[in-house]
Amino acid sequence: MPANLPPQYYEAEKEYRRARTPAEKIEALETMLAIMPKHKGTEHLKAEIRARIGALTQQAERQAGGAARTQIYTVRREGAGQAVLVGLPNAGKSQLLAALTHATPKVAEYPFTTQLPQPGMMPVDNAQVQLVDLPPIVPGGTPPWQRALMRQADVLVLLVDLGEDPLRDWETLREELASMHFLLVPPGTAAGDVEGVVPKRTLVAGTKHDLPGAAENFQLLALELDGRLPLFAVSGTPGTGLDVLNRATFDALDVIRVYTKPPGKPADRSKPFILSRGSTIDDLADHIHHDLREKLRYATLWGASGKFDGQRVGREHVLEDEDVVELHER
Ligand SMILES: Nc1nc2c(ncn2[C@@H]2O[C@H](COP(=O)(O)OP(=O)(O)OP(=O)(O)O)[C@@H](O)[C@H]2O)c(=O)[nH]1
Ligand SMILES: [Mg+2]
Repeated sequence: MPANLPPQYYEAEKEYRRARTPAEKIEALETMLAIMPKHKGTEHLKAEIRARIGALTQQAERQAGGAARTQIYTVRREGAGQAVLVGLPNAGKSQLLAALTHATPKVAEYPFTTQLPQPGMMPVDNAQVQLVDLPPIVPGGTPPWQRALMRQADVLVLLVDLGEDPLRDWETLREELASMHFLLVPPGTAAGDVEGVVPKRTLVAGTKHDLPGAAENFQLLALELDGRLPLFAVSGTPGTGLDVLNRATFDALDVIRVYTKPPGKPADRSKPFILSRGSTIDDLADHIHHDLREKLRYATLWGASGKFDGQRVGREHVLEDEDVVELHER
């Protein structure tokens, strides 16, 4: 089966051949992987590229003096999902992380304050979303590890400073993300099958809404975006608009919270299982424990997706947010 690769793939391949350092090579290979069409014809090529990335990563780690050094550039995923904060220098990314989580990043009036990724957990009802503060986007100069974090994230939160020139900054940011092959998609819509791009669910936050002139700038930005991406007005100090952004970030993950309960007892709602939307009883069992899927006989259901409380449902039943499930084993 022919691979039918898009032109962007060949561009990335050229970059790969031009690359000098292992990091540059990894970056180019990851771009190739990300924009490769998903079908049988590309599987072999994909495996080959992954193997090359593996070998280069080891080489990079040896050169950098061990895995410990590269670990500071990665963030272990936690909670219901991961959203990264992306914006130009001084946009207010770190201040927003501080306002939404218990993390204590450095916030300063000079640009390029943040040098490394910093995660924080943001509570949304009974779930936690991982927010990751990143160094600023520098046109043409965003390092490979930062691009990799953005590619791995579930959601991009793009920050635009409402105290500056939001249209200029938005244009800079948009162009830079396009040059990294990101396709910005509003949450809740299907990305479609566009070749050569990395679709990412995206929210836009106009920051520093407390500053004079910010309200007018917000309107300008809203006109420019014209509903193509959801836009929020926030202020990290004093915290305004945060609840709405917080909720929208969780919703953008497109996950559901499901609770299990033992027969005759209430569910523990403080510890939801997080599943992607469209998951079934089978997926829930598998998520809890691999063996449970095998052992599962049937399930009873209380909640939105059932017809009545205590309804008996089969493995293929599709769950909804806040369903409560009793799993019966053989
Ligand atoms: N008035 C106002 N100032 C803010 C707000 N958020 C951040 N700032 C100020 O803007 C400056 C930059 O804030 P940071 O949060 O450090 O910005 P950043 O995007 O993390 O900056 P880099 O890490 O350098 O990319 C600081 O002086 C903050 O005090 C806000 O909501 N309102
Ligand atoms: Mg910062």
